[in-house]
Amino acid sequence: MKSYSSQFMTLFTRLAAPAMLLASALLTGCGGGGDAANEQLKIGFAQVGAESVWRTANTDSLQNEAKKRGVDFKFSSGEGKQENQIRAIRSFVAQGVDLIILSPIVETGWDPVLKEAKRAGIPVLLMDREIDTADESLYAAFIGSDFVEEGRLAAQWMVENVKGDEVKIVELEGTPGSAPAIDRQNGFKEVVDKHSNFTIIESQSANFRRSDGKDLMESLLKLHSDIDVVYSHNDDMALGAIQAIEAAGLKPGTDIIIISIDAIKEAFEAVVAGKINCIVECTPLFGPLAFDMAEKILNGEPYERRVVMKDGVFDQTNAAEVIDSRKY
Ligand code: GYE
Repeated sequence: MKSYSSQFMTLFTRLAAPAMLLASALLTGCGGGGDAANEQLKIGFAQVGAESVWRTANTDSLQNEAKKRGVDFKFSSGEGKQENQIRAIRSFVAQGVDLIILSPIVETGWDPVLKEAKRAGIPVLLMDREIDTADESLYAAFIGSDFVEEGRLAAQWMVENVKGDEVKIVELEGTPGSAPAIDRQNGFKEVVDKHSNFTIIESQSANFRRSDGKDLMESLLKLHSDIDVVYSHNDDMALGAIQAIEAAGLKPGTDIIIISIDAIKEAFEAVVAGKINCIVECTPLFGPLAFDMAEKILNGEPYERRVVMKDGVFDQTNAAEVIDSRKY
């Protein structure tokens, strides 16, 4: 944090004029969408890609909020490749944005490019996924969920609700090397390891994608005739797996228990229809919070360096009550 304070002083000087303009606009009551002061705020967003419904909802949330606030918003989709995101960050630095929002595809390999941003005095806000670095001064803050806890919640639901002397689980993993794939696996395993009647018999990646989830489940069903549980790191892969299970003549939710993470509307519908048994929530709706944080960081106001969302757990007992309030 220390190393940032001097940087933020420079930033503050650079942004003092627009910030003051904004303050006076608010005081005189002429604030609101698209006011002149906010138009000067330039924010770059290096997004992962468009691999899931969660991701699209996340992109929409940021884009809508940027529009509402009149922010000059530069969006870049990494299309699932770290090198694209690194290129995007470099281009944001070259364009002299005020702040960069990064949702990192994988955990490692960010130090060099984040050092470039730091040298240019541009704070980076990590959103959704964390990075693995020894130098925490390379980013200003993180907002997102606790993925380890999500994995634990999924496993806790399973050990409480699935009975049997020998319960066989297949795990559909997210993108290799990504924080949610690593952490959701670790949290789940931590609980499973304490219950000797539960065994993870397969663990493979389907990249958080629906079509990959379907393909992977198809091949796992050919390999194993005795799968009891599918634990999927996201809903898209679970929904793909459901297609494969039905195509194999089995009943998802009954013949094979399905547990997944994200809680998109389609997954809620599948819970109500009895095809998914449990979903752990992970919100993608970071728009308002991300821009509030960005403004605080840029205005030199105090802010929390790590903001972690609270995730709910839904199953047949409570999904129907909340389904209508789901926006994505
Ligand atoms: O679960 C998945 C998406 O990082 C939490 O990424 C996010 C994950 C989410 O593709 O659907």
